Amino acid sequence: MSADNLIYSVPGMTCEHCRTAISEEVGAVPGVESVNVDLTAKVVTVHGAEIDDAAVRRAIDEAGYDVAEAPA
Ligand SMILES: [Cu+2]
Repeated sequence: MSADNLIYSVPGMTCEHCRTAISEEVGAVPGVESVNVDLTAKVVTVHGAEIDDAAVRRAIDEAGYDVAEAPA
């Protein structure tokens, strides 16, 4: 069973509030061990095992943000 690193481009993130909202929602997804939010690059990196990509996308959506289709 390998560890996953999933990367999402989320252009709408601007501040610490965004970081907190995304970290809490995505951190609640099963299998997620850590969430890194890079506000400069507008990138969310999710680390863990057996993570459901669709569940992470839903969590980001529920936090109130859109995932860009192709990472920059
Ligand atoms: Cu913000």
